[in-house]
Amino acid sequence: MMDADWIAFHPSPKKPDFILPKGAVDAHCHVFGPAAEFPFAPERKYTPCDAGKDKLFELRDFLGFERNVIVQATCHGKDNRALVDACRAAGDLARGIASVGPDVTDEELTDMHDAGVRGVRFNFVKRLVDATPKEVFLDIAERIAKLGWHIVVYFEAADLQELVPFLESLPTVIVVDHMGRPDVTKGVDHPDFQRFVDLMARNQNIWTKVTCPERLTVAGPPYDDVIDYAAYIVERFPDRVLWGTDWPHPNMKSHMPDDGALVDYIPKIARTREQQEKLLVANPMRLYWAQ
Ligand code: 0GY
Repeated sequence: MMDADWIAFHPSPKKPDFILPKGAVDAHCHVFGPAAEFPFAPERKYTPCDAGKDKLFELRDFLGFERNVIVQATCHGKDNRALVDACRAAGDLARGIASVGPDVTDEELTDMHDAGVRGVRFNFVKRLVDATPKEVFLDIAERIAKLGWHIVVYFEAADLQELVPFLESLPTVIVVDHMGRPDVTKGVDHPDFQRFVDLMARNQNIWTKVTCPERLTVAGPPYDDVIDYAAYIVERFPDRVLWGTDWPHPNMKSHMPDDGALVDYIPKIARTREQQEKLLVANPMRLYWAQ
């Protein structure tokens, strides 16, 4: 049974007014179960509704995306079967980001690579996972680097300062989820957001997803209070940004976004056709489909 306060994904999103460029990639989305086939992990912090691959692919086609990057959701722990199944079912149209522990075997990594997995996610968000020691993450990083994979990191803005030395020690490309979750009441010029900007400026291997206005907003839809932050990052680092829907939107408590309206937000943060092409096509293709 899903959590009593769980909000399910939007049943009938609008058709976006913004026409996505050909070959656009939804570079941040998840699958949940279905639980009858792919049970949720015992150590999970939430129990969601089912949101399987068929629904994801339907949404991809409806919104006008061509490809997905599916990120292992914490409700599945380190059991990547639902993710791998979705990647295999999509053929070349999906890539995956897995979650693995130190005991993962080389054979398991190779199998996942074969299915389309190209990275692992290190999660520091305390409400989602129990803490993993940094040495464990570093060991995993060394191993997956050999496969040409990269690392997606998810943390709260308050934890960035402490994480900087660790992030700067990682050997691969790093993709930071949701711009490091800035507090959008503080302003783009606030030292907290500028600390994140400086991190990207110093490290050419650090990318970010300019995603999740629906999580970062205080004002609510249409998320105008988040635009300046994302537009700033897209303008400054056009070759190191990714975008995704975050469907099926785990742990949204205030409201459930309309995925079509989220697509209509893209031209507000990537204002030129060139920026849109990079954000939606060239960047994700370079990172996920080059090998
Ligand atoms: C996101 C954000 C969240 C959840 C997860 O894997 C997850 O459970 O990523 C969140 O609750 O903020 O990126 O989907």
